[in-house]
Parts: sequence; C-alpha cells; structure tokens
Amino acid sequence: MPTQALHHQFPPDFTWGVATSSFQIEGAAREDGKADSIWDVFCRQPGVIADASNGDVACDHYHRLEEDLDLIASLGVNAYRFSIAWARVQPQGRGAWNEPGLDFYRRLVDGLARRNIRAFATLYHWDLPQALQEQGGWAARDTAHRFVDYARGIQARLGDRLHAIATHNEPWVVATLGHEKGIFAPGIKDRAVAAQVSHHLLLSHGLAVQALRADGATARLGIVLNFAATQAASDSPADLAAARLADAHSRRWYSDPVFKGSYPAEALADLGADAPRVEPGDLDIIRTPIDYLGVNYYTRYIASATRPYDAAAAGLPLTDMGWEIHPTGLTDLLCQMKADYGDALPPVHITENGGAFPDHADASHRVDDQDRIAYVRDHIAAVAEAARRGVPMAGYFVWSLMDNFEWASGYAKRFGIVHVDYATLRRTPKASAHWYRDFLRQWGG
Ligand code: IFM
Repeated sequence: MPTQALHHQFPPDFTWGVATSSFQIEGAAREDGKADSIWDVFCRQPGVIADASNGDVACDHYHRLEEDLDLIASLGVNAYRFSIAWARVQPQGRGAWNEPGLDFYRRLVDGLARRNIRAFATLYHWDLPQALQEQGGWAARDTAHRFVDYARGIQARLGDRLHAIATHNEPWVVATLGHEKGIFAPGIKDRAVAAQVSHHLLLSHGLAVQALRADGATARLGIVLNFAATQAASDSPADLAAARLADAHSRRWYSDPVFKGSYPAEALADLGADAPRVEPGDLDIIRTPIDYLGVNYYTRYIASATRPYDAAAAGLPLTDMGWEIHPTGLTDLLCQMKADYGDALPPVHITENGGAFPDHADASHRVDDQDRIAYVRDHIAAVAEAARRGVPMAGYFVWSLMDNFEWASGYAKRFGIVHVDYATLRRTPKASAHWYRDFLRQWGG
C-alpha cells in the first residue's frame, strides 16, 4: 500500500462531490404544477414505509435552494450530483413541459455554475410520473420512448449547463426491489415483469444516449449502476457457482449489455421463461459507447449455496442499514470491472458511497460521526488503490450531502454528512462534513 498521504494519491482533475436525489430531498410534492410520481403514490399505501412518512416535505430543498447551494460550496467540492424529478418538469411524462418546475432546475444549475461546481445530473432516480405507470410503467416498451423524449427535452433546456448526464440511477433497484420484491415503488412482485423492466430501462438508456449525441450533447453521458462486491462463502464448487450466478444477476446483468452487448448466459438460463423479450437490434443500442460509468458501492455480498448471507450473525462490522462495511471490496470490484471490460471501460466515477450510522446529535445538533469519517476515508483509500492498479478512476461522491428520505426506511436512517433536524429543517454539518472539507483542502485540486 502507498505510504503517501491519501490526498496526494489523487490527480488535480479528480472529481469530488456530494450526491442527492430529487424525491429524497426536494419536498414540494404538489407545488408549481408537479404531478404525482410513483413514489408519491407508493408512500400512501399503509405499511410500506417504516415510519409511515413520505416525500411531501423531505428536506424542503425546493424552498431552500440557495442555502443548500451555499452549503455544498462550503464543503469545497467541485461537483454536485442531483436528479431531476420527471413529474416536476413534464408532469404527465409526455407532452407539455412545466416551466415553474424547469425554473427550479435552471436556478440549481446556474447556482452551481456561479459557485464553480460541476453539475452531474441524473435523469431518472426512480420517480416515474404516475401517469406513465398507469399506462404500463417500465414494463411497457413505450416508456423507453417517453424517456428519450424527456431526456431530449432536458438537454435542450439545461444541457449547456450540465457537466455530466446519467440516464439512470441503479436500474437493478428499480427492476428488482420495485418489480420483483415489491418493497419499492411501484410495489410489483413478479420476476418476469422485473426482467422485462430491466431490459426496458437499459434500452431507454441506449436510446437516450444515441438521441442526446445526435442532438449535439456537450455533457458527458453515462449511466449509474449499483454493485456489491460479490464473493463466495467458501472455495467449494457449489459456493463458487452461487457467487457467479449472483454476480451475473446483479452486476453483469447491467454491465455486460452496456459494455459487451449481451446478457450473461447463466442468468438467462436461470430466468428461463422469465427472461425478457429482446427485439433484434436492442443490444446494439444498449452497448452504445458512454463517456463515463457511475458506480454506487456500499457493501459486499457473500454468496453461499446452502445458507442465506447474514453479515450480522457472522459478527461483521455493519452500518445502521445492516450492510457490512467492507472497503477493500470496492477495490476488488473495480479491478474486476477492468478485468471484465478492459479498454471498453470508460472513466469511472464512484457516484455514491457512504453510510447510515446511528448518529447522536447534541443540543446544538452537532454530530461527532467518527464511524462515518472512517467509512468514507477507507473507501476513498480503496478508490486510490484501484487507480494504482490501473482502473481509470475519475471521481468520488459521498452519499449523501444531507440526511434525507431513505425510501422504505423513511427518515430513520441517516446517510448525510450534514444533519437535518426534521422538526425545523435546520442543517448542521457533522464532523464528517468538516473532515471531507479539510481533506479536499489538503488535496487542493
Ligand atoms: O439512498 C439511496 C440512494 O437513493 C440510491 N443508492 C443507495 C442509497 C442508500 O440506500
């Protein structure tokens, strides 16, 4: 391992940021012409959100934009990753655009530009307009075409001020948690539907990249995929096969089509009759070259042929989500990506990494989150090690700028480096925010 201080291990053009998503922070769920998204509707179902909360107010970012932009700038980051709420800018998911909603994002990207912070926009971070869900949602191939129109409309209106555009955030989550396990919106439990949804998400990505390029994109175009570092519980052939299949269903199901133009054979065989319908030419569209890959990494997954993975029972260090803390898995995963895709792998940004911890705020809302500092520092070191081993690393974003709506967990799980007091909506930087700011000062850019 290098003995150089961590901040010296990154080049001057490295991207450093913090990340959020629209539904998790914006609030203003029914203001200025915004229509319902599938998450607005899902949250109304009793029992699906741990604390029965919703995104109506969230962090009230919609009304506190300037304050939050100043907060982002105070960290010394050179990039901010956010997502655009489709139902805010094109409420029905097709047709008319909503100017007040667009104005919010215009103010956001202009405010970032004024502060010299690069805008990394994600087009889809799970909040599909409910109107499109009622016409079949992602299970309908037509939704991929609606997404292309939406992407083109955003580029035409904001594209000149965007440094990077990601089509999707974590399509595995949309397909598997939203359509197979049913624990995320829209709450469907059907493996065949989930497989079809995954294909339509990937297809919409490829179609959008092609359309944005044809329209003269100046932003870098990419996709954000979430990966665990999958390892076998033992060297037994059965555990090794279990690990290979788990990796094929999660990581390679998304990265093979994007970089190789094929779905992994073992996952297709395992799906059998549930495999998606793929039309001729779809996979060529999906493998359209991209300018960068976003990787979201939180934990490792240990695959066993005989028993379910239980990190808690194994006594492994966990975050408040129950996810194992395993920084070296990030280096392993990134090296695996390089081994699998070689020169087809574009520059990689870690677009999300961070931890929920049981923060204890003092009377002044200060949080001394040494556990989060250790988590972030050790994962940044893992990124440096991957770069040293030849992976084209280009950026790192902490998840998240501030505590926010953690989907089915509601507001109980806090990922922020800035504490949010949900009673007053006051923001207070945690020790981790100070640590990140000091680290970036030392790096110097
Ligand atoms: O909060 C989420 C985010 O929306 C997507 N990636 C994982 C985070 C933590 O669960």
